[in-house]
Amino acid sequence: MFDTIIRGGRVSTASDTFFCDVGITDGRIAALGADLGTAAEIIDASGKWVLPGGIDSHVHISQPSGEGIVMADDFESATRSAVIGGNTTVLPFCMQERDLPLREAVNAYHAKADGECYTDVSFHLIICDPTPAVLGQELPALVRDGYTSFKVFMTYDGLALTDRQMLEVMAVARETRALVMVHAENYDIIRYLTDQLEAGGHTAPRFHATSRPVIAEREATYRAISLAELSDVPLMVVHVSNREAMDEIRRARRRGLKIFGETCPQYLVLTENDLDGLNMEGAKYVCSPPPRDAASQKACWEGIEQEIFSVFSSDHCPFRYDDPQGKLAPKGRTSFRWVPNGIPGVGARLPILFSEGVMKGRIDINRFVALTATNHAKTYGLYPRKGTIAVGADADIAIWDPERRQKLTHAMLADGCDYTPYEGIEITGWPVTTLVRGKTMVRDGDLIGRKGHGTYLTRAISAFA
Ligand code: DUC
Ligand code: ZN
Ligand code: ZN
Repeated sequence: MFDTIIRGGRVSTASDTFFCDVGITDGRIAALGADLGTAAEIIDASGKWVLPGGIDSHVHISQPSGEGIVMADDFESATRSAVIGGNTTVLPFCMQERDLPLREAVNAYHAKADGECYTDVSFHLIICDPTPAVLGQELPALVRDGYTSFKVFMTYDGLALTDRQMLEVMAVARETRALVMVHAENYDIIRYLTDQLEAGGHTAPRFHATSRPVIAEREATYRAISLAELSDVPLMVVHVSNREAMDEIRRARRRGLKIFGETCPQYLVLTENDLDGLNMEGAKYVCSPPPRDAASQKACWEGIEQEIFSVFSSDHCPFRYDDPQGKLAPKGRTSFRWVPNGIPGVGARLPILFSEGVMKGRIDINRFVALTATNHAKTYGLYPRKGTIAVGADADIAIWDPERRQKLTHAMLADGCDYTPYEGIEITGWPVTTLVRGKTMVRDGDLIGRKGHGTYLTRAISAFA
């Protein structure tokens, strides 16, 4: 007798596909097989695909975003959209605040998340001020407590680290076996071009893309890889947008380095032309690195197919459009420099890759599972509890209808934003029912679970560290 049996579905993991029933007890997968007997709840999955729930390892929630700017999502609305889009775990960032102990920032994020989440969550740490206390005491203690990944930035005022500071953070990562994630764009190239563009009166949102060319991303990617090689640490290059940066990762991997790459939906289905919209409409697509061109989209698909990219994340970084605290902030009208930087995507990520990738024959379902769940769990210390369908794993499961066809609209995503950059995309396949640790949170498209079911996950060391 199980709590729940998912019956008659086609189950896929990152390696296999098989027809079987899934027996769930106490939030975990207790059996895989035929004729499992009875359960308090039977979920009929005939004609459906039963996949590990998505893990989105790159999302920003309730992150301070500059004076007068407010993120569109708190933990409730972001994880609501996540679970409706077939996710069962998200990994947001906890951003260090200057002159405050890092632990205080961690505690503040816990206070924001506690009791609010529909999915499980776990925090990466953004390091923007690597003081001796942070490097010597705080980070080692936090890694011991299960915060096993750091993100560093190579651009942005107040965030960018110097090469020396990156080396210092990487030295701590090596010692503690934390995984380093890097935002790789050349700070001075962007600052220089931004000043030049503004001086020439080129201030519309579309010039955001002009100010952050591929060369800036490629150079920083190569430099970050070099620093990681010197430090002998694994490195995840996040939100890769183009062939040149990807080729740096490919070369490093060929040389046997543990360099990993992440790409995101915006680099597969948007281009810089989307920033061209009249008035301020282009602001809806302002994110960094910016969407590029059709050739870059093709390159990112190649990176997905050829396993240069091991994870596909949303980089959900939501700002409302028609809002003075969002994309239409008064300062943003004076220059692209001040347009809040980031786009929503936590709910749209999986349907876009399923439809554009699996349904269009670019990747198989096993690669989809690897890119959206299993590899995230392995990279960030959650495997095998999360990211697969196996006896003993958490029953984090998304049941997909591979035939449902619809146009994506913002209303379907239930986030705190007022738009989606993916409005109107034709989508085939949808995660109709989602279970988080055995509890049905979404049934036939309706949110039925309660917020607060999502719990905080203390993570182990990355499988690659
Ligand atoms: N980098 C991110 O990872 N997210 C949003 C904006 C940015 O620059
Ligand atoms: Zn970034
Ligand atoms: Zn991000």
